[in-house]
Amino acid sequence: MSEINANLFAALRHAFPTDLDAIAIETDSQLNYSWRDLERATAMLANLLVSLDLPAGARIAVQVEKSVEALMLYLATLRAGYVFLPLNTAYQSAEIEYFIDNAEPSVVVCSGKNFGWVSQIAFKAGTGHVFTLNEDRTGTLLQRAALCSDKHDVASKKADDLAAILYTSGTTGRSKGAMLTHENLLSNAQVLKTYWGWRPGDVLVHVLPIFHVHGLFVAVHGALLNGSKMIWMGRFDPKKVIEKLPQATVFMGVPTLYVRMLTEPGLTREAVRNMRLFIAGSAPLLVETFSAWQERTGHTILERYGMSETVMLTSNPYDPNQGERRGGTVGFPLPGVSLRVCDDSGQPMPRNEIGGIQVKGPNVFKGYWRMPEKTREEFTDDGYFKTGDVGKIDERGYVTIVGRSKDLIISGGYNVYPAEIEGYINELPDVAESAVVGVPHPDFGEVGVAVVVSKAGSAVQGDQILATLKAKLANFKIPKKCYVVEDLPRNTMGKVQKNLLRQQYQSLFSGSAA
Ligand code: MCA
Ligand code: AMP
Repeated sequence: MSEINANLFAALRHAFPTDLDAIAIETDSQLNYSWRDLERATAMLANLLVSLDLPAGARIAVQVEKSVEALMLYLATLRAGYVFLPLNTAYQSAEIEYFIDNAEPSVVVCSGKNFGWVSQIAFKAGTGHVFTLNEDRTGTLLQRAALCSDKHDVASKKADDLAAILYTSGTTGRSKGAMLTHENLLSNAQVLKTYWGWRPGDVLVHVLPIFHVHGLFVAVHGALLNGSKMIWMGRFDPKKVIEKLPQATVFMGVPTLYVRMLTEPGLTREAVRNMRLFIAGSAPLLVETFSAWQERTGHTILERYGMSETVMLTSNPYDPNQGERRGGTVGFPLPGVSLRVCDDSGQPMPRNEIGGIQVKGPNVFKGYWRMPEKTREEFTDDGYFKTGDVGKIDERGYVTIVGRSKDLIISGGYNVYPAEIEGYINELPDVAESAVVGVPHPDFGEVGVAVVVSKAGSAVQGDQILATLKAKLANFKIPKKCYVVEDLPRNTMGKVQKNLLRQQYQSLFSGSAA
């Protein structure tokens, strides 16, 4: 008996509607892509990858602006059976160098404007092929793919084969590649299809970047597995989204997007009349945003919780028979996900008590790329993954996240690791030491503030430090303020007391002085 092909692309393609000439993706630059276009273009790109004679499990690293062609490249990578490695477009050379050295991709695809420095890094690291792909459908990748056949047999994959590697950091600040398999991604997408009630006729407004779990997996797989059309926007513009909502039924966003849409007078009950579901995640949604949205639109945002290592873990219910959507909670563990809250010794905690969140399920990743030690540390003996999030489960089963044991700032849905930023600041010649902490921010939810002690005799200013950082790091990682101080507060063990700094700068962006 022949084995079923577990390739995620095979399942997504199977869900294409029978009418392949129907519109699959409509873009904000008035381009329409049919399902047939998706089928043909992914075949051509897959054939291009196959023609390169790459080793099994080859990584295809991609740092390009959002476009439908970039999405096709992701799908083609799955289709050809290789491993997709998406990279945030904000990353600069030192960041890209680390990822490329660590992942050793066989192929790198970058924007034409970055070809000079990206190709230099890639070729030095032994990458065999560097292509360009631009937002306007130009670049060497498409030129080469245009010469390839538009027929391609989907590569045969086992459930446990790698589909993607997503880099994510930990307490050390050095990024680790989370290895996600075809089964991790497909099982999660199938669960969400049912749990969120995807139905015929659904249309998704897609506004998120496609280099993270939220935009690339949750949103894209949701729509494709339902054969649903996507209204595709290169970047988030609240006015444009609101204009499109009457033609849509599903929207997904990080909390900042909801905060920004609420500032638009055009967000009315009339504008959302055809909408079925608004989903939020990637960062805590403030109860005040949840309530303001409900009041303005009549819709109750469904908040869910996930991670790069696990895809989606919990969700507030879609079906009212399963319970109401409760603001401030992330809902119930998804079907198939086991979630428990444990104390420091690993003992499960009673209901309503706070502890570390641990999870298990078919969605949980295979481990960190080439870091077996780190992988072992993050799993318990009985196979639960330690999320680093701190929370509780109430008597009705709703999970609430109350904090994080990992030193992490989530800013506008992007993760910023203080240890990484401190590392860069401490390398500056004028700096003795530094601490970066997250403080509340009305737009981004949370942002970083740097507190720096300068070397004796130095007159360095906070703004100078930030300007230097800007030249080295992705822009969203730059602390929004930098203070030069005499000393950092320390406890008797000599450890910097970040909680005191957080308290001190708590109100920096909320009006009242720190
Ligand atoms: C932009 N800036 C930011 C951020 N974004 N600063 C802090 N945090 C941010 N998130 C800064 C830029 O550095 C720039 O500063 C200034 O704001 C304006 O930049 P611009 O590019 O115009 O900003 P924007 O286009 O308005 O972007 C804001 C955004 C974007 C739309 C909220 O950050 C975004 O798309 N966030 C979504 C991220 C996401 O998809 N996360 C999902 C991860 P300057 O002018 O000084 O240079 S997946 C995940 O977390 C898990 C698995 C899950 O559960 O989903
Ligand atoms: P990432 O490493 O980018 O995958 O980010 C995952 C982290 O985002 C999780 O460990 C949580 O700390 C956070 N996160 C995701 N969704 C939510 C949510 N709905 N509420 C609070 N935190 C969230």
